[in-house]
Amino acid sequence: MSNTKEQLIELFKIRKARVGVIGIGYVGLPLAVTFADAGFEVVGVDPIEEKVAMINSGESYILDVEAAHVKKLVEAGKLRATSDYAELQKVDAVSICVPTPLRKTGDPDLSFIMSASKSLAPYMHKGIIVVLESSTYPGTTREMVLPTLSDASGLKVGEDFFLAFSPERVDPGRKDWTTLNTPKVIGGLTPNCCEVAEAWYCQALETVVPVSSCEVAEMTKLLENTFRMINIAMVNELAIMCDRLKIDVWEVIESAATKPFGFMKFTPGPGLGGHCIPIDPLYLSWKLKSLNYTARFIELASEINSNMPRYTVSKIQDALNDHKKPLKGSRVLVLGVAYKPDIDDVRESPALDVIHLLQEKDAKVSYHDPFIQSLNQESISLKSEPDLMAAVKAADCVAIITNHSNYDYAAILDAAKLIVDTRNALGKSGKDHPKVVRL
Ligand code: SAJ
Repeated sequence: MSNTKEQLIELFKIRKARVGVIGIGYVGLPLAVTFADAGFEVVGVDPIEEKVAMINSGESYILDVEAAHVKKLVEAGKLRATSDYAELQKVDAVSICVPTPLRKTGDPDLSFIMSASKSLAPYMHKGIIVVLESSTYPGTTREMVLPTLSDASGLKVGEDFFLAFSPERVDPGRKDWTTLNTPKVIGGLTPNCCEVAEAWYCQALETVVPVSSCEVAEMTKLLENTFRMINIAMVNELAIMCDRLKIDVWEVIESAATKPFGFMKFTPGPGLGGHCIPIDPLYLSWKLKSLNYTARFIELASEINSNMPRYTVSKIQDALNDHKKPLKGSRVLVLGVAYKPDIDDVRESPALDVIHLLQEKDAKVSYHDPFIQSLNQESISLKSEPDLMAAVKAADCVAIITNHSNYDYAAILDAAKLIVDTRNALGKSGKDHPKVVRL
């Protein structure tokens, strides 16, 4: 099969192009479903057999994708999954949505991108388009993905095949902005690449934003997430400064947020979690280091955010001290361990650091999280407390680390002996309350 650019664009317009999505996780599955909803026949490729089996049996493992939706698409023959990359030899378009974590050394880990590209390379053919969605440093698509795809196939990018970058903008748990309606930036290796990528994505997504190169698209994503990371670090440091000044940082932020222009509200917390915000900016600072430039804002923000779990444990220790209890031997209940409210993801969650530090100081640590039944990572092996209120009553200190919205905070305030509220989850009822210490 070998489509020309015009033939490929036509296939997109009549929704006859066959689509592949490599990596059917929190980005890839919503994307696959959105392409299938638009009428494309989609095959999801993932090495994890249980994910493949669940999709093919009409189930979903992603909170944002309803199982019934998957089932309907699978039964209509619009969506299926496989772990066999050879299935990609029949597709006209492939999105790569694989993780881009950090190595233990703090350097970018491109192994998933390279593995996906190398697995796809044997099935490259004339007239296919490949779009990388994984957040990464500027230059990755051109320097790493392009040679992997073109060297093996001998195909020429922009003529024989097309290659672009389009940053994912999935916000797990969000209902108002979805894959369908969130504007999608796309940058091609060549103008032809961008034209083809735009022709594809605009069939399924409401707004496509073409930019002049894949580097601009890669950098766009890093600006978005670096902006968040630095502003979160700024309010985290504000919390520390307000603590020294004996000023209520939450009241300061609320009053600043009344400014209708020129201000954007961020709130302090026990640290920075997730697989995007703490990580993407470090891809950028790493790349700049290779160009002998130090991205000082990113490095300082990362240092401040990384210190917040330790600062949180010091607040817990001081609060217990004020109640004549040493941290050592005290029962501390951590409330909420997901990296942000109302999701079931603990990746990079500051709760893990807080628990680890508490255990290091010989506190008796337990946790409760309605979304996370057990924690088995790093040196932590705990199960969520089965009876929340009994656990609250038994604790010497309850530390609200992730403010899930389905907690009955009034009941928790009533039952607890002492609360360290790192998220202002108690709101005004926690302000100046004898049992409550706020960040
Ligand atoms: N956090 C704070 N204070 C804040 C905001 C967040 O401490 O004011 C913490 C959260 O508790 C969490 C971490 O930062 O631990 C990240 O929170 P997040 O709201 O940024 O959530 P993410 O990581 O799911 O970010 C996603 C990102 N989406 C993509 O990367 C595609 C991000 O770009 C979005 O802006 C963000 O969702 C969003 O807007 O909610």
